[in-house]
Amino acid sequence: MKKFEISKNRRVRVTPYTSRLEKYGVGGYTVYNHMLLPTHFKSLEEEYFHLKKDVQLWDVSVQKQIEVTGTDSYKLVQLMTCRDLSSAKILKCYYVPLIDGNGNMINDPLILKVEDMKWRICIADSDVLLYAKGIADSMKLRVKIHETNISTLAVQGPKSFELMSKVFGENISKLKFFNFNYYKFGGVDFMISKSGFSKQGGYEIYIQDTASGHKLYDYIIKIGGEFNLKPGCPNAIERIEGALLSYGNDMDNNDNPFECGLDKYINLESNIEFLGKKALQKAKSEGIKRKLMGVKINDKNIYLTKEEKLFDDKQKTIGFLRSAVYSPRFKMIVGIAMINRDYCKVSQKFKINLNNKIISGSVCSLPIN
Ligand code: THG
Repeated sequence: MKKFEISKNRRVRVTPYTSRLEKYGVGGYTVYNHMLLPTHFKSLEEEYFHLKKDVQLWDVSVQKQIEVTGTDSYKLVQLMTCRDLSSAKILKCYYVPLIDGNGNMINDPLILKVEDMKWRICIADSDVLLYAKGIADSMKLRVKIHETNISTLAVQGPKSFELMSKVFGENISKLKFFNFNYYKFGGVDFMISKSGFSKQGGYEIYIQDTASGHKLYDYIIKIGGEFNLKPGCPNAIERIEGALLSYGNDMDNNDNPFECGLDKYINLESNIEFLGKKALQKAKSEGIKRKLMGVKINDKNIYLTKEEKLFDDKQKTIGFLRSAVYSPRFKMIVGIAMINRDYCKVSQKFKINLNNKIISGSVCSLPIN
């Protein structure tokens, strides 16, 4: 891979922590919601093992928050998702598929109900602001919609619980998975949820005031030594093995939430109104033609920049590989692929053309274990 630098400007946005990441040796970025997201510091594999053992501090400011307020705020949020939010509670987080009128995926955010008429949508990488505004304007909804300038730090890993108790007080250890609340550091209130883009446990801290965020970041680095804390970022190996989906990689606007395996967040039986409900009812009655599955491939090196065809012995396409990385745990490549229905069987064999070599692999379930 040729090394080059991403030029930063007003469109390719820095975060309040970018200069700190560079001081701590960030090794690469991707662009996500028009903003810089670190992909690794030194080595993806080292950071994978460290994340599973200790604790990391992540700058995930790219998880931009779209705030929806006003009388029709519930109506708008519900119109965009097939998950029933009619009895959603304040101080809780909801992982939801956002879909369009054809029942296809727009995004897969975490939604936080902040107040009765105030919702924050922590988006994956697509322009939900524009989608929400388009719906609100065309339906004349009484809402205000804007992208907040909140930035998010995540503290992830098995030692995150101890570390966070030390920073914010013992009370935070009572916070349950996918709940959020407010905790003080340096006299300032921080909104914190027990969530994050890893399967190792942890918290996400939503920061309004940059100066307080800088103090918090530096304090966590300072006291983190005791827990072997390191600056980190979402880890491709860990998230693929754990089947945490990445919008734009594993799925996009050509896929419906059934195909993405998000069935448990689809409520077709309740009487809520959302765009794409008819399309999803039809998709359900017809049955899906393909589905996201795990794959294992007998090789060491892969760097996907587009989906790659998977085929059987007779050269027939069985699906497409969408994310892949070498796993030091399985000692082979692991990935997430959209597989045609007839081939969605664990141990189904396939072939793939990687760097002009034909390599064999097999289908497995998600998460990969
Ligand atoms: N946290 C916050 N915002 C986010 C993400 C996040 N925005 C972008 C991106 N990540 C959105 N996508 C996801 C994908 C998976 C999860 C959260 C956001 C997730 N899934 C759990 C799982 O699959 O095991 C739990 C799902 C559940 O129990 O409902 O956490 O990470 N703030």
